Amino acid sequence: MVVNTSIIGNEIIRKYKMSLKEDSDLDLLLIGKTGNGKSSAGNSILRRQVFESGASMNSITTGVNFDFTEIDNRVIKVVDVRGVQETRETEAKSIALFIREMEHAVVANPRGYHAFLIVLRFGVRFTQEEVNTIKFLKAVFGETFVRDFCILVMTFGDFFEIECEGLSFKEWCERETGNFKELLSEFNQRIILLKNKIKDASVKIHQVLELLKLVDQLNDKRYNDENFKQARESQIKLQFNFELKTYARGR
Ligand SMILES: Nc1nc2c(ncn2[C@@H]2O[C@H](COP(=O)(O)OP(=O)(O)O)[C@@H](O)[C@H]2O)c(=O)[nH]1
Ligand SMILES: [Mg+2]
Repeated sequence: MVVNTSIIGNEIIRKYKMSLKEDSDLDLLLIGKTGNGKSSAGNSILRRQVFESGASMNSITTGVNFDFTEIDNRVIKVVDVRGVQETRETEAKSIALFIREMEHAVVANPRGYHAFLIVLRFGVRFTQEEVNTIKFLKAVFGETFVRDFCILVMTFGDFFEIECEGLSFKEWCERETGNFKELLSEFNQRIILLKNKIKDASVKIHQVLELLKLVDQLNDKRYNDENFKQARESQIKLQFNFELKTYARGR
């Protein structure tokens, strides 16, 4: 196989140059269950196919992957965690794995993240489980994490258009009741619908600008390693409580 080293070299130099621009940086991290469309959402923001998604999922090993884009003179860094993400309390092992993956993602970006994009998929029914996800995220990252740093990103916007013809996404959100309504209020109504499969460049840029508007609604703080360490006690409690529950069930 012939590898064009100059292209790879240029790519590394481009990433390096962009990472040196400090002031206008916006750092975003994608979180969500595998298959919800995290990597695709990352590619939508970057407007390039950088992260592997879908069919090639099996070949993906764990690790933190990132790239930059520039929009309105702002350098935006998007970080995708390539492991299996179960953002729910399912089993002790997956809780420990999730915490470890998030720790890597936080350490890999020492200046911290402005926003965490919690990726959900349109068309999946919202159950108590999704509400529990929020409790879980708070236990891993800290009590004010969702309120201060999170944005809901709903993928499969193309499916929404087909299913909810004539209804705007905002109207749809307002009509929702129960679990989803509760979820939205935790996020202070910060939600965006993404069409990751769309080819139209103007729609692509428009949806990223809408997302950036939501990011700008957050206070300009960054969530960093220090914040993550402060939540350590609650992370340990989370794992411990789950192990106790599992033990009590006799498993
Ligand atoms: N139709 C449609 N498919 C999508 C959309 N977003 C993601 N997908 C598909 O959903 C699957 C999972 O996406 P992926 O980005 O790999 O999810 P991840 O595991 O969370 O990183 C892939 O087959 C994607 O092509 C979307 O907005 N519309
Ligand atoms: Mg992925």
